[in-house]
Formats: sequence, C-alpha cells, structure tokens
Amino acid sequence: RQEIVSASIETPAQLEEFRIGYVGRKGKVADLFAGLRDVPAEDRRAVGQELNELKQLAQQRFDEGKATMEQGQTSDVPPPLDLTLPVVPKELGARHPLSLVRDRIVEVFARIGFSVAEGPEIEDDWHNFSALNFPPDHPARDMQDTFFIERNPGQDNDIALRTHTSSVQVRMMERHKPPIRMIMPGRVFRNEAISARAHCYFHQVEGLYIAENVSMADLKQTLYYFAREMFGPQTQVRFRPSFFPFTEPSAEIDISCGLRQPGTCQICGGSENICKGTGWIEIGGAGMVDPNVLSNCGIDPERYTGFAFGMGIERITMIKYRISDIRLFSENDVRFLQQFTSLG
Ligand code: FA5
Repeated sequence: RQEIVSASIETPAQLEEFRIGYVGRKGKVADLFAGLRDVPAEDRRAVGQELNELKQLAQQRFDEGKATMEQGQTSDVPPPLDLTLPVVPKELGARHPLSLVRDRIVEVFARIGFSVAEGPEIEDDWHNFSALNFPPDHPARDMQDTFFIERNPGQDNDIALRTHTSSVQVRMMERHKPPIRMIMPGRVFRNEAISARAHCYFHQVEGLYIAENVSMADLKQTLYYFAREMFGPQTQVRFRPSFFPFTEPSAEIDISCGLRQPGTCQICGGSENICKGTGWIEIGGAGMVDPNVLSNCGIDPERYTGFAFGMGIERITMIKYRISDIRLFSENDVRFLQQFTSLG
C-alpha cells in the first residue's frame, strides 16, 4: 500500500511503469491475488477484501495520473487539420527595382559584347583618384565630398569609400590587356546632402571599351543603342560638353523625356519634376579615356584609345518607373517594393 501511495507518476514513462508494476496482470497486486489461494480459509475473506481495496487504490492512482497527463498535453496538441479549408494566400516577395534595372542594363550591354566586372567598395586613393588624373587639390578629395576611412596627409594612400565606379576601370585596365569591353555596376558613396534627387549612397554602372581605333562615334552609338533599348525606340540622346579629369573630350549624357509639349511626356508623365520642364534628363557622364589614365594603368596610349561612361542606376530607374523620390529605394517600405512584384 505504501508503495502505491508514494509512487511518483509525473511523466508518461512513470505512468507506464506504474501500470505494469501495480495495475497490469503481471503486476504486484495481481501477484498478491494469486497468493490468495495459500491463505487459510478463515482469513481469506478479510485478506481478499483488503486486496480489493489495494487494487482499487492502484487503479485510482493510475486513472488520476493518466487524466493529469492528458489535460497537460491537450494545450500543446494542435487542433486537427482541416484539409478542406482554402489556402491562406502567401505574400510573394518582389525583386528590388534597382536590381531589376541593373540586370536589364547588364543584359542590354551583354548583347553588344560587354562582360561584367566588379571592384571593392572600400578603395585606395590611387584607384579612386590619382590613377584617374585627379590633381592632389581636386575638391572631390575634400572631406566634404568623400567618406574617408583612413587619411595619411601628404601621401598617396588614403583609404575611402569609393565615390564612383570609375575606380573599377582602373583595376580592369591594370589587370587586362586590350581589347577590354566591360561594364561595372556597383554601389558608391558621397558625403552629400540627401534630397529627392540625390543620396549619400547610390549605384552607378561604369562602361569601358579600350581597343585600337575606338572613337567618340563608337561611344555615341553605344549610348544611343542603350537608351533606345532601355527607354524605348523614340528616346533621343544628347551629349553636352563637360569635364572629367579622366576623359578628354568629356560629355554629360542626357536623354529626352518627351516633354516637347507639356503634359505629353512619356517618362515624367508631364509632372516636370524629373526633367524640371526642360525635356532632358541627365543620366551620366562619359568621354574618351585620357591618355594619362591609359599610361597610369600600363596601356600604351599611342596604340590604344577607348571610351568610358558612368551612369546613375537610381536615375535610370526613376525615369523608367516614374519614381519621383530617390529615398524610396532605401526606405524598405513594402508598399513601394510590392509594386514591382510582377516585374521580377
Ligand atoms: C561620375 O561619377 C563619373 N565617374 C562618370 C564618368 C565615368 C564620366 C566615366 C566619364 C567617364 P558624376 O559625378 O556626374 O560622374 O555622376 C554620374 C551619375 O551618377 C550622375 O549623372 C547621376 O546619374 C548619378 N549621381 C551622381 N551623384 C548622385 C547622387 N548624389 N545621388 C544619386 N545619383 C547620383
């Protein structure tokens, strides 16, 4: 009796052990019943009664233990599945618009023989500035424009976040012999005030073609082709004279947004906020690679010429999808991102 009363029944294993030990047919209580036949006849009745009580006690403890365990378990057991219920619709993720546009740019240039390369976002002074012909006192090297990580005044080995993807052209020219025909997409950083049109980090795609007899006509034709593939066959491209230390001559590339008559624009939808009412939107800079840059990178400027361009991927995406604020790209608002679900 003492054993039955004090047995611990807290886990399913203990419950089973108790059942075998005291309740089952081969348990201790059953054994005692089997011994009843050896009890003298005059005591048999009293002993039998006592054994019956013992049997009831064991059964009662077993039933209680079982009930407690079942109760405890019911809260963990999920309700049975109803396989006939309709499926809860799952939200599909969308590719980021900048990824969509970058991949489209890669695809368009791949068709005319450009391969893709990448370079580091943390760059040294040589690749970001010096090899590209930036004079030591150029304002881009100023703290105002560049995020420096390590400054070594008077030396040529500052470390900074790259301010443009032109640093990757230098790496490619150092590493490969002409002909070189590559595009280099990537993220760049500038210490600039954030506004609807400008951010302190954004993406560019650099293009580089170095071979014998490459001319400005090749550059123009390449960018005409790109603009029409990207924005549609009616798109016009305008080259405005400009200056970059690493190209000569240099140009700014504008594309027409169709705002010939206000309200008819296919790109800014006539709202004029992207083109500021001019009908033209700047997407990048370009030019013929300066001979100094070629020699800095170990390429013979007497034998080879080449063109380079650098375009803003945010700018291209804003035009393509009529997005009026660059900050939307980095705010991760699902209401914005969801709109690109069907495009990925
Ligand atoms: C450059 O960065 C040159 N490296 C481009 C180049 C490459 C010229 C090769 C010649 C040869 P620029 O600073 O103008 O140039 O920037 C190029 C494009 O990047 C701009 O036209 C614009 O589309 C984009 N861009 C520049 N600053 C920002 C900014 N703060 N936010 C978003 N996009 C920007």
